[in-house]
Amino acid sequence: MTDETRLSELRAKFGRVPPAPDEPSPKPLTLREKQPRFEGLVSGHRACQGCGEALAARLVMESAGPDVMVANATGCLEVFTTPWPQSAWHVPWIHSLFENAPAVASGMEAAMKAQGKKTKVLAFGGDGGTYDIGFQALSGMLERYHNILYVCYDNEAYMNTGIQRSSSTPHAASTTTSPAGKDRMGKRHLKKDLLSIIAAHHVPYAASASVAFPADLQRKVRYAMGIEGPTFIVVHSPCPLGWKHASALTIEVARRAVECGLFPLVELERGSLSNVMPIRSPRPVRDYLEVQGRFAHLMKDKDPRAEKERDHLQALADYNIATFGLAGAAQDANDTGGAAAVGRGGPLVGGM
Ligand SMILES: Cc1ncc(C[n+]2csc(CCOP(=O)(O)OP(=O)(O)O)c2C)c(N)n1
Ligand code: SF4
Ligand SMILES: [Mg+2]
Repeated sequence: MTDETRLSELRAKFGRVPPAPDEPSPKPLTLREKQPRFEGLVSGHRACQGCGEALAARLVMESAGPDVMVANATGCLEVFTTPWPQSAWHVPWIHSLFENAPAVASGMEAAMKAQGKKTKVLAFGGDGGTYDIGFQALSGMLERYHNILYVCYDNEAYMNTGIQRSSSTPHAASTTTSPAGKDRMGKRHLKKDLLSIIAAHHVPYAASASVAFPADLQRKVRYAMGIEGPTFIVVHSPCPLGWKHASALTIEVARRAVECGLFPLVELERGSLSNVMPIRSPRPVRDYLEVQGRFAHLMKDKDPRAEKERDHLQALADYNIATFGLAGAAQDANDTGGAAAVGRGGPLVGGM
């Protein structure tokens, strides 16, 4: 057998068949491939399926990066992104204590300033680390006017250690330390209004955002990144494990929280309300509660305590709608599509 024959045989058996001339190829690029974004937090980390916090952090990093460094308080975000010796972060990142991320970030910012560098410092914490345990350090960071964007990933409980209630846990939610049962209907106290407390520091910018509205969240991050001074964003980030909803429902649950008025999306500048995302037709709070196991005890229609607590939560949502003037015909919470297509990878000129 000649070499030529042998090669033809091999080509016939193993060779690649060229595509037929009318075969559609190559595959058209997806929108994401056409618009490469900065990825500061990449896949491969250990978050639960459907984790709202993982999605929120990825969106924040897309809009804030690449010239940033992060101080991250203890909590799920820190734990699931950095199992030794691996890390899912593509920026300089440090794990601080639970209670001192804002203090560590303050030192990082002072060091950048001393070196004449423009790298923006971000500080990240969960609600436990922000509303409760790191609050003193956060207040100091805001008061000393550090040029830092602090992002609180609010999943409304201490999730990393087993779903303990925090001061951000909503009234009547069942957690392992505020269990619903015959003695009580979940958490007795109200969710702390942290945003108003932050705004009372007269910081340039404080806002609430939600993973259900990524364009709005990313616009807020870009705006905060353009400000020289302390800024704060709290992102409502459902936790399928702690809220006890299907992991595929994360976005739907977050959307309902906004649409019923329980988690208003607002912006405050120098202590005054500057913008809200109006809700054209508020949904009943029940729509939000019924998809989460942490409120299952409120769905027992024969229990008069359940009805009372549902009314209580509805009153809190109505209070938010009235106080922030959320019921309006202007732009709706659902009208934010498309805005994320601009300005990825850093602040826009003019902030917005
Ligand atoms: C001073 C201190 N107290 C308690 C802990 C234990 N701890 C580690 S993570 C965590 C829960 C974090 O909750 P949160 O800040 O809401 O973040 P999440 O895990 O919910 O994202 C706790 C209590 C700790 N590391 N340090
Ligand atoms: S427990 Fe909740 S916050 Fe933590 S990784 Fe899982 S889904 Fe995310
Ligand atoms: Mg939490």
